[in-house]
Amino acid sequence: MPRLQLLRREGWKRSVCCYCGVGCGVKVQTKDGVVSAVRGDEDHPVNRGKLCAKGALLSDIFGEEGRLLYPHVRDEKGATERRTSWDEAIERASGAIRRAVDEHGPHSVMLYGSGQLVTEDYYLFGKLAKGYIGTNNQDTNSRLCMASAVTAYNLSFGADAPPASYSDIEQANTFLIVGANMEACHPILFERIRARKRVARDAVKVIVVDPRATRTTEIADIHLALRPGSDVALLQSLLFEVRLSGGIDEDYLSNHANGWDDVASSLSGWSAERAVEETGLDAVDILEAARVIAHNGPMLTFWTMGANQSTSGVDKNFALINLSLATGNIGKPGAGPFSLTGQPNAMGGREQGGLATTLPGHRLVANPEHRAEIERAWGVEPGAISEKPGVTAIEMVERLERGEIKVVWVAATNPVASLPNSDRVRAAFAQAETVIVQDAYHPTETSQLADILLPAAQWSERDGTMTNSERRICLLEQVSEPPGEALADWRIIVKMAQALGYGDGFRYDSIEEIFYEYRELSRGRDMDITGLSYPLLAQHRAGVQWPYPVASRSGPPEDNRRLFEDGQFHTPDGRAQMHVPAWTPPAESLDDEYPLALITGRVKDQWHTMTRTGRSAKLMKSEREPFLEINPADATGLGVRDRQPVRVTSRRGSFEAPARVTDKIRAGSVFAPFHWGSLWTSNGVSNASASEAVDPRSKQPELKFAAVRVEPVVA
Ligand SMILES: Nc1nc2c(c(=O)[nH]1)N[C@H]1C(S)=C(S)[C@@H](COP(=O)(O)OP(=O)(O)OC[C@H]3O[C@@H](n4cnc5c(=O)[nH]c(N)nc54)[C@H](O)[C@@H]3O)O[C@H]1N2
Ligand SMILES: Nc1nc2c(c(=O)[nH]1)N[C@H]1C(S)=C(S)[C@@H](COP(=O)(O)OP(=O)(O)OC[C@H]3O[C@@H](n4cnc5c(=O)[nH]c(N)nc54)[C@H](O)[C@@H]3O)O[C@H]1N2
Ligand code: SF4
Ligand SMILES: [Mo]
Repeated sequence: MPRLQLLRREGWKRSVCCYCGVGCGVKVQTKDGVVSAVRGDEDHPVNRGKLCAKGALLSDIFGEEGRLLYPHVRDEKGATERRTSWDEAIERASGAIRRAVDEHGPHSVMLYGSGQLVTEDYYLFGKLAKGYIGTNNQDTNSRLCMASAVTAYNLSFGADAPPASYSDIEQANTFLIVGANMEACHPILFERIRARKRVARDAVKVIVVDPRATRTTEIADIHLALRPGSDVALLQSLLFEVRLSGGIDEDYLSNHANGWDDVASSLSGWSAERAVEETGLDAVDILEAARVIAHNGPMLTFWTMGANQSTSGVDKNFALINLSLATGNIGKPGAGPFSLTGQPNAMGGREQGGLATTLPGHRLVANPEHRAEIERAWGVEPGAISEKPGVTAIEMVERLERGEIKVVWVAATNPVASLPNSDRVRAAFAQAETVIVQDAYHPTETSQLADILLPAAQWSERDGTMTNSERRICLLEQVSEPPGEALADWRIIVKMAQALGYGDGFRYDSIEEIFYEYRELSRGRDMDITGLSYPLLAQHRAGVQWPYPVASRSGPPEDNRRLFEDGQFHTPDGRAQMHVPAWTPPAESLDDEYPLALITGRVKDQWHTMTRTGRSAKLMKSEREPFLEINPADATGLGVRDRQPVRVTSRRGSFEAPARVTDKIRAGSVFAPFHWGSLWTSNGVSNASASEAVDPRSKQPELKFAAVRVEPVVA
């Protein structure tokens, strides 16, 4: 029997994993309307049937346990929540928004969303906030995640357009992996790199830049364990040495890029020996890495949070993009500067204006023509979209403190656990006039502070589209029933819009209609998807990469496409724009009181604030509790033994965790996962210590560097 027929007979339906931005295809089986089994989809080009444990154990988390099943309200701050009807919850929420707008203006309202919404939800949130309420205060957790990459891609390529495809992995000879623990965080892509290395053996070289040794660095030919935050120094030095060893593609630069002269002059003095001072690396290792980059092309560069979550995040991105442009590693097989997305649909949000600075179709709030185009499309008055830049995630906390934001509406993110300096965040949310939380689970650290709780359907319980890291748009159809009275996010947004009196702009009978509305806004843009439709996506379960204009419709979707193959960029003159990256150390300095650099990040089997993965006993097995990685050299000086509890204190707050004494982390730095929020540990959370210093251009916080001291906890 053909596979598809067999699949149907056994009751399997196809979807995409709801965790990371890799976007693996899954097959889902349901029993009594609930997900009962999940397997990898052998026909999906991303993962060919493979899944990591998080995806494979998806069916573990689909009980009603921990779910927010009904709307609830709190009659006063701190009171126990009481179950209510959708009508009352929406009336209260919309009433609070209406009052705030009438009394304090539209900028007293903030919508804070997530890369875990489907693109249709994102778009509606933006339409409501930016087009109707009249404020650009719509930001998402992508601010903590991708904002530095978005800024740098826009400034370098004229569009937020990651050029490569996953299939370039099988054609690359050099992998430069910067600030990314791919084995844990993009496991299936990591498997593909490992497989490539196995097949091509000596031809393939892997360079990993990370202050820690991880499973990712196990496949590294060169591991550059630099001092945290010093990437710009390293990357400038690499480019300096690449140039010395003749690795510059002068033809490419003269035909397709502006700004090389300035970048080349900025390299002066950045010899490997000089970079040793800033990075703490050995000059031989830098020289060896430069030699590989110069002569072992094509090179594919992957980066994530070690680059983006930094006060020099945009500069790190510039330096990474420069390295690709200068060596001609872009727009050709096996090459490209590839910033991976973290969340399953961070990319979709980027496309449809999910950030306080963006509008649908890769448009920018700051651009008056873009605002006018969107106003016309939405049928709102000219000037309805404010020219005032919107409040970003970290700024939201300050505005709440100052009482400037009265109402905050949070959907599909858990900021009280995931924003840095969490005690301050909690206090800021507690003092808001009204907190509306739209989540699938309760309690979360944020829903504990909600005045109004709106139960959302989650993955598998609703339709929608998502875009993975390689610009692949997939349709995720509803395969199971939402529990209790939970509703798809878009339906909640429509209810709110209607209650606010904006019903005319939000008449949708199905989510598909929302898709067709924003699809039109992509016409003629770099990410044109006018050729796509729900039926086409239903037919091509493996997804379709953008751009996909109407003209593409003549044949079957062409897969594994790469951008900029013709060397034409989306800038006014069609040339890539190189920018000189400034070298600045992290915002906080180390001193006698706070001598160590705290890095925060992830473990393989947990997802963020654990609302879902924390419910799988199997996933909990691999890491049962938070920990602090510390180098033996530091531990000995502090009298800290392996597994002994330690207290970590920054200028903001502190937490306790058992020490893991290991030379996997460089001396002078310590590492803690950020997953365990206050609902999962009683010993304080690592985000109490993390820093809220932001990159001046991207407003992304420096979650990878906080000055701390570590002390043994005496029993
Ligand atoms: N298992 C799992 N997978 C996930 C997630 C999850 O929660 N769990 N979340 C998803 C999301 S949203 C994201 S954004 C991605 C994040 O994916 P990653 O960015 O790979 O994950 P992190 O652990 O945050 O950080 C990666 C590495 O950056 C290193 N690093 C710290 N400081 C520096 C520095 O200054 N320079 C360099 N070069 N490296 C540095 C850290 O040591 C760490 O190993 O993962 C996605 N995938
Ligand atoms: N210290 C430190 N902090 C960090 C980071 C770090 O590296 N270090 N990384 C940052 C990064 S990159 C990211 S992306 C953020 C992630 O931080 P968050 O977004 O706060 O983390 P999640 O736990 O993924 O939160 C998602 C929420 O959405 C809910 N949810 C799931 N599905 C749905 C749905 O379909 N609809 C609705 N309405 N709700 C749903 C979940 O129950 C959960 O409460 O954390 C950031 N914080
Ligand atoms: S690699 Fe990412 S998308 Fe694939 S199964 Fe694992 S968590 Fe899901
Ligand atoms: Mo992220």
